[in-house]
Amino acid sequence: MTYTERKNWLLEQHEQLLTRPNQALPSFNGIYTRYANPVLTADHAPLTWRFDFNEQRNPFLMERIGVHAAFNSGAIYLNGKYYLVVRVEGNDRKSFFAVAESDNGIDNFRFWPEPITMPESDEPATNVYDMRLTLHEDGWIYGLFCVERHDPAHPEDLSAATAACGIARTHDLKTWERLPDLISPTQQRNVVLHPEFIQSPVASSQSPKYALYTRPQDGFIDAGNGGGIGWALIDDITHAEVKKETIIDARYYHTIKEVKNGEGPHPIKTPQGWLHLAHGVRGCASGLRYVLYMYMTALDEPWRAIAQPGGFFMAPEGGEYIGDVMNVLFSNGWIVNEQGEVFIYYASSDTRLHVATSTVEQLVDYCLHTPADGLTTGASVATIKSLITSNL
Ligand code: BGC
Ligand code: BMA
Repeated sequence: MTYTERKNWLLEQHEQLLTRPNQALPSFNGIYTRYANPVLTADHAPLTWRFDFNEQRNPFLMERIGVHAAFNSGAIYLNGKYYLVVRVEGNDRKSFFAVAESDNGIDNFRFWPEPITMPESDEPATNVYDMRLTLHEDGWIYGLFCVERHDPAHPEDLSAATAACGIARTHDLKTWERLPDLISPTQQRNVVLHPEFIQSPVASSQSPKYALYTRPQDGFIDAGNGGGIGWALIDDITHAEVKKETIIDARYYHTIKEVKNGEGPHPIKTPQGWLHLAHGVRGCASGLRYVLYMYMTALDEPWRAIAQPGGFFMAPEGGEYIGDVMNVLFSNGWIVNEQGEVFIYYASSDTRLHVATSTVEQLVDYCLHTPADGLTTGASVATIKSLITSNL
């Protein structure tokens, strides 16, 4: 192949991938629909990020910069379009954010020409990932994400790291204003901004507060005594500090969230309450297993659980099991459109991004009518038996 032949071949292959239509798969559980193809993969990254298209400098037209994964994405619906702020990871293990957009939310996602240049806070980050997008009542679009740095307390241990919550805001997903990282007594990896102001119950004369879903953790990997998903009120988002954290969704022994859990995207407001998507983690012989689960909280008290369907909502299937970090489903983005259709953007095994679709009505029904986890085998059998009896 000549240089030009190879260039045309690359462009053609890439365009074919980007314009590939997606097909809904039959749904046995009837709760959501999976699709045949991932919506984004590393191969979707623009070729100009990867190849030097100058024949003198690159006579073999070889890839110069490898992109290895496109996964955990924040999501937002603006002016009838579906936007993702994707965690893109290079062969060098650094992840960064890049916007991809589509007209229908299920295929033809295309990256914008350049990744986001995220301004640094005081201390430069070694890595950033897992952005949660919130269009807040205050008019800004916020992006909260994990900022990872080497732990200065352990210079001898090259794996010792710290996780903090980075905060940035924008109106157009292009230009980002970086605010100081969240000040928190513990490390934080999964922090999500609630879309509405909360009136402080203590003194209604006080100005309304921002609210965060948090996930206090003892160490970089260990959630330790950090009991689950927390809730914290913030006085000033431009100097955000967690002063008091209440656990609103706890972890339990021998459940899908025994080891850790974390809020996914911000909850969806429905007439019956706030609909939450989260991830739960348990340990097993093959490492950590990440699955997705749901819960609901009260409309007027988003910190009070009103439904906790037992078990996982989605777990890896087929090819989803395989990737850079096996046995992982993770979601930090979903979109509701005007028709009440829900687009759940979930990544498999830290490698690629998929979509599953459902509706607000179905997800509320799922939460309100899936039995809770009774926490023992005896309780599980009793729950199945009562369904059998009601079917007689
Ligand atoms: C990885 C994350 C992971 C975290 C904890 C980080 O270095 O980039 O994907 O969640 O470690 O294992
Ligand atoms: C985490 C997350 C994700 C990742 C998962 C599995 O703790 O924050 O970035 O998908 O681990 O590696």
